[in-house]
Amino acid sequence: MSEPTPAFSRREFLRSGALLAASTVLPAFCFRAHAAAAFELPPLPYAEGALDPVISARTLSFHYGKHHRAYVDNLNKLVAGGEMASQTLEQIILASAGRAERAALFNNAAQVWNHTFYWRSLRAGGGGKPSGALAEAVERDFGGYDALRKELSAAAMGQFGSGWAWLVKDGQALKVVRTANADLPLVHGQQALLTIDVWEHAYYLDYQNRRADYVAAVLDKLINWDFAAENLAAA
Ligand code: MN3
Repeated sequence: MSEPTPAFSRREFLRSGALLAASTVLPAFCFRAHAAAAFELPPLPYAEGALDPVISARTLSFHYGKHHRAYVDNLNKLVAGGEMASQTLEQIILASAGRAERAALFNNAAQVWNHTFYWRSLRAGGGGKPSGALAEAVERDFGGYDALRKELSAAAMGQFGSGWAWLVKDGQALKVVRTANADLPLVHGQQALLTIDVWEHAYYLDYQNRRADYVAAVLDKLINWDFAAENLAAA
């Protein structure tokens, strides 16, 4: 009986992902222990109660533990044994975008990516204003933080139904964009810097129908400008 193949430790995997990202234009959101392994639900970067009271532990428990997990589980079922079984998450997203016969694959793969990115776009004690090179780019492309905040808020409020508001790098410029359902900047040639989930499941338990209150609280108290700055530096 042979020993099971040792899985990469998460640290080693993240490092190999970073090396992969450095050699391609794709971010390191792979989430496989090795090429043929199932995708894993990436760990939350904080405890479920860390964002309380802006986002309650109850919301995070459902949003991460049920919604995000279901996207990962569905993705694994959809790729099992097929031609996508050893592709990275980004490869699957790009190969299924805009193809009606692969809509379920795209939706689940993209939602795995989007949620992993969203958790990292938030932090306890976030909010405030960007600094350094990100602040300079915001000044250049929006005329300052207040205008950027207004655009992000308008994008989050203007998305009819389910979707996402994003700060992206598009070519050499920063832009605010919104996407519907599972759509994401990656398939539009843009580099995501941060995102806000505006699906109702992101806020309904805490804010019911008051999306504006959720968006304002996230922008003022949770948004992680350091994460956006790291993404800009890597873009
Ligand atoms: Mn969501």
